[in-house]
Amino acid sequence: MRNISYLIRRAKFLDSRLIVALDLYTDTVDSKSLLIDRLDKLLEKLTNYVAAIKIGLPTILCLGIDELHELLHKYRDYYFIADMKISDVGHIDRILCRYADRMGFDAVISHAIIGLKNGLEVVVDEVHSKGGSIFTVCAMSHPGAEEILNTNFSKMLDISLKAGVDGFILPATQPKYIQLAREKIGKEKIVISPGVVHQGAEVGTAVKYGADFEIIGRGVYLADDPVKAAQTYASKLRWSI
Ligand code: NUP
Repeated sequence: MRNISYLIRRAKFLDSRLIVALDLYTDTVDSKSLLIDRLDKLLEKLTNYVAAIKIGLPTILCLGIDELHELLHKYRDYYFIADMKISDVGHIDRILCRYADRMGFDAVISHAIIGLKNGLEVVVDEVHSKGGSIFTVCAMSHPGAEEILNTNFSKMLDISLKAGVDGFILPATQPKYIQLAREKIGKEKIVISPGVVHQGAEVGTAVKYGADFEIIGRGVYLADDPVKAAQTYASKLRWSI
């Protein structure tokens, strides 16, 4: 695992604040090799525009540990974030973080709602012991998040800071949380923001409110020309602005 200084170096080098979520999967066993080919080609072609790749449970479960490891190893220039949204008790969280490391991820996303004691403290300990970074979800981007999760935003932010996380996942669809977090955390920590394009937030909004990176999934991998789409988004998400 590598920490966020690698991510920042790569973002500066590419002049890009774009993170692509590759949530690709397949329902049938025989099309797994087609999926691997598709991911391989995307990773090969996106490399000049994309600072980090975020991969979640659909793709992890579909590909399995060994296939994913091979792919991540082949494209090691990217910073790889495991969106496992860890949310269990400590000893289980620790196992999941070890799997993330085994697959070749550099960073792990955990829910902050699990709290500090025998929760986040374990996640941070495990990921940091491997040299990686940990990001916590302190508010989510879908409308239902406002019902319970986001009402605990401040507490989750405090708990995450206490745990010593490296950054936060905050919604581009609700940029007030990005602004509030930035006021509290200063410039030290990284803010990564999903909800861009398909969930309604415009490219560049989250960065305007203080995010360091924007995550775009379907806006890239469902585009007719994913490489052109990534290039266009990256040009609106320059590191230097
Ligand atoms: O609050 C969140 N919202 C969200 O969409 C936290 C996330 N981690 N995500 C992830 O961002 C989601 O799992 C998906 O991988 C990505 C958004 O994808 P898209 O809406 O750009 O396709």
